[in-house]
Order: sequence, then C-alpha cells, then structure tokens
Amino acid sequence: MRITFCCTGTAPEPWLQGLRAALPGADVSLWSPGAPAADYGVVWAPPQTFIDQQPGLKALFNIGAGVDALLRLRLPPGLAVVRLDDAGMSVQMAEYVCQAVIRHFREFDRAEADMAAGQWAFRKPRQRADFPVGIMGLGVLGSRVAQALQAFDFTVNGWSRSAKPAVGPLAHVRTFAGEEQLPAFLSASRVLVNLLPLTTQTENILNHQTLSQLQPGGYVINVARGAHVVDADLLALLDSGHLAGATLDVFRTEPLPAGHPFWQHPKLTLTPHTSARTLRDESVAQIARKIGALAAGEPLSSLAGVVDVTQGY
Ligand code: NDP
Ligand code: OXD
Repeated sequence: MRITFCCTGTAPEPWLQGLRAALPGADVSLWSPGAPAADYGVVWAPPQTFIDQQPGLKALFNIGAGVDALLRLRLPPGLAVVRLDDAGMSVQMAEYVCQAVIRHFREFDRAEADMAAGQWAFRKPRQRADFPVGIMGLGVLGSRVAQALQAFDFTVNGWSRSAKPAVGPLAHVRTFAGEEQLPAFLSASRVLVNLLPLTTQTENILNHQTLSQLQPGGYVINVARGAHVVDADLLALLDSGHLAGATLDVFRTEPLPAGHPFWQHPKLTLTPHTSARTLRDESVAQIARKIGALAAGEPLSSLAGVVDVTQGY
C-alpha cells in the first residue's frame, strides 16, 4: 500500500514518521510532482497538480475538519474524501468559545483595561439570561461547544441544516433548522458562534441582514471561516452599536493583511486561526486507523468524517 503526503504549510517529516510507525507495512512518502501513484493521500490544501497526477487514489484524508480548500479543486468523480472527525479539536474549540463568551459576558476585557489604567473599579454584574448564545452548526464541534456552554448555565440555541433530536449534548438546546428557521434562531440569540462549514450555501452568511437580526448588543464569535463574514457589514454593525463586539479567529485572507480595518478596531478581539489546532499524534492515529480499515475491506460508510462532496462538507 502506497500513501502520499501533500500538506501545504505543514512540516512533513513528523507526519511521515508518525504514519510510517502507525502503518508499518505501508510505503509512505512526501509527494512531489511526478511521484508514483498512491492508494491514499493525506492532504491539506494540495495543488491541483497533485490531484491530476494521482489517478489511483482510493481516498483522500484531509488533516483538518474543513474541506473547503480541498473541494475547490477538480476531484475525480466518486473519490472518497475523509476529514478529521474531532481528533482533539472539539475540546479546544469548546475552550476557545467558552473563554470568548465568558470574557465578553463578564466584561473581563474592561476589567483588564481599568487595571491597566490604574483603576480599581467594579461593574454591576450582568444577567446570564440576557446573553443567550446561538451556535450555527451543530456538528462535531458545535455540539461540543453547546455542551460546554451549558455547563456554565448559558441558554443555548443551535441552528443546523437538518432538524436535530433533543438528545445527548443537544438535549437542552433549543434547536432550529434550515433557512426558514434562521430568523427565529437569530432573534433568539445575543451571542452568535459560527461553526458552519464553508459551502456555496454558507459563504457570506454573516452579513448585514442576518447580523441585524441578533438581539441588540449582539456579539459575534467566528471560528469557522473568514468567508462566512461580509467584513464591511460586520464593521458597519459594530460602528452603529448594534453589535457590541466580536472575536474573530478566521479571516477572508490569512494571514490578515496589513492595514485591514479589523487590526485596529477597538471592538474586535483577534486570534490567528488558532481556536482548534490540528493535533498531529491524534490525527495520525485517526487517519492510520481509517486507512487500515479501508485496506482491510471495511466499507467507507463505516468511517466517521466521510465528506458528502455534493453538500460541500
Ligand atoms: P460538521 O460537518 O461536523 O458540522 C457542520 C454543521 O454545520 C452541521 O451541523 C451541519 O448541519 C451544519 N450546516 C452545514 N451546512 C449548513 C447550512 N447550509 N445551513 C445550516 N447548517 C448547516 O463540522 P465540524 O463541526 O467538524 O466543523 C465545522 C467547521 O469548523 C469546519 O468546516 C471548519 O470550517 C471549522 N473549523 C475551524 C477551526 C479553527 O481552528 N478555526 C478548526 C476546525 C474546524 P447538519 O447537522 O444538518 O448536517
Ligand atoms: C480545520 C481548521 O478546518 O484548522 O481543521 O480550520
């Protein structure tokens, strides 16, 4: 079995070593143009040449949860695409979103600014019930975030494409589904967490029309993809005061270009696409286990994280 590795922006050697150790019978190598055809690809944002020169692939394993960069390429019809399924990301995402929600709700940013200015000042505690959190995307990451926020007694609303039963982490989440229920979801929420995949349906979904429907003093946490947000609309709503602020981890262009108005905006908290990092050891173990299962003849449908290429996630 031959495995080829082609991950833009990723140091390959530790991954190659990890995959070789986990799949001792496999021939694992770094892809370069003209490399021999492989059975499985382990990829992140590969070039189109990679796809064009690998006609024998049985499956592509994406070393991230989002497959938007991969699905922008021309893929052979029927090629199986498998994304990371949690692999240690959901707990990181829960940490990140909870800290952003709590920092905003408890006004820790203001307390830090006061202390930096030498002022020992108290603010009136805010009511938790005034900060219902709406999570867009109730998949692997969104469900875990919902569970974590509920542990802090926040009211949680959730929105997804298909209706969700009230079980497990969503047992106490008020769920909404589909475009027709989006307005009701937005108007029930003051803090908005975006955990949608980037697809043709979700691109630009955080725009003037949708964000205006959040409760006054709304707060946006975007941890999915920058292209979900219409930057100018977000800025306009921050400046009008309808939105109190936003925490942004992802941007339309990454790194965020110098001079972009987000850099200096006083109502924004920015991080460099770091809310849930790909963890190498967990990811290698998950991918190796799945390659082993496919090689042993198990059906693709038995694996978690198989992408529906027609839906885009
Ligand atoms: P999942 O595929 O598990 O979940 C996606 C969710 O979005 C599902 O609930 C799905 O609905 C919902 N959804 C998809 N399309 C629509 C739509 N048109 N309308 C309403 N709901 C929709 O993905 P993950 O939770 O694993 O990851 C989510 C995203 O997080 C990734 O695609 C990636 O972009 C981003 N991410 C960001 C990271 C970072 O560091 N910033 C790290 C990892 C991921 P349904 O349940 O009905 O299918
Ligand atoms: C991912 C990401 O999709 O890192 O996994 O954004």
